[in-house]
Amino acid sequence: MSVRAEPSLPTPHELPAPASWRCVDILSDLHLQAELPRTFEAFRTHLLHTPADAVLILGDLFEVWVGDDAAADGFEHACAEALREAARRRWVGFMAGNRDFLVGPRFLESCGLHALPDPTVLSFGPHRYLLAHGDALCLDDVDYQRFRAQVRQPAWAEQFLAQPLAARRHVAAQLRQASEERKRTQGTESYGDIDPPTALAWLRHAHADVFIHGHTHKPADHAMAPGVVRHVTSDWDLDANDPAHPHRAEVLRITLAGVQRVPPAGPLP
Ligand SMILES: [Mn+2]
Repeated sequence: MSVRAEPSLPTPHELPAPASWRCVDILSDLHLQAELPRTFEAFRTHLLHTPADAVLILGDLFEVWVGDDAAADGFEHACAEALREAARRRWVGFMAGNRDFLVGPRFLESCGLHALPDPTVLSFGPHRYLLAHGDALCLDDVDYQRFRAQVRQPAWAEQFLAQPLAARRHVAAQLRQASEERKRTQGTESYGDIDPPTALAWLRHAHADVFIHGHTHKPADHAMAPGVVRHVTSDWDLDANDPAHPHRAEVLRITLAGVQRVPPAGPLP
């Protein structure tokens, strides 16, 4: 007997690539934060120098997001400036992850970003690419799915965002401290993986043949079924000072020739 509730299949948002698009960049899990300045600089530089017609961000761009009013100054403001500059040059789409699901329409509009619902199907050339952050498919983590169901309710966000900014920053700092404490006592935070049969059901339902997601920090290419593949994006960290976590930053680039993994464009900081 399964104790897991069978989740219903989501109907994806449709994103047909305009005929002018030749190259689409996909990236995720940069976990941007003031403490990782080289990672931010690599992202900013990539946005300025990539040859892509579109950049699609698949969630966890930010380590944490406590509300759009946080972007009035400081690090979040610098991020907004970089995104605004990028959106002046090319189409930039933003999908929320589990860290930055509180990014709101006000921030997206002010930066000229396009909201990408989770999941979205990108039709580009001969393929239909199903794009998702990935956390909704990590079904083994029952505690997380319960937490997700709670915080993704509009009423929860409304209540949280009604608190003063300083109080929200305080909650975020506490959560971060608890997470660091867990890492110290239980070893490196382990990320679960997605549930392959459910992912395949999502793909069939979406009539998609390629699945691209992030969240797990386990960049790899998997065969899911005959003619169906899964590409997992890399997380980014160019500031790590820990041999167990070498520097990494990677973009998944889609052209009419297919999918490839490339380093960020421009000189690395
Ligand atoms: Mn995530």
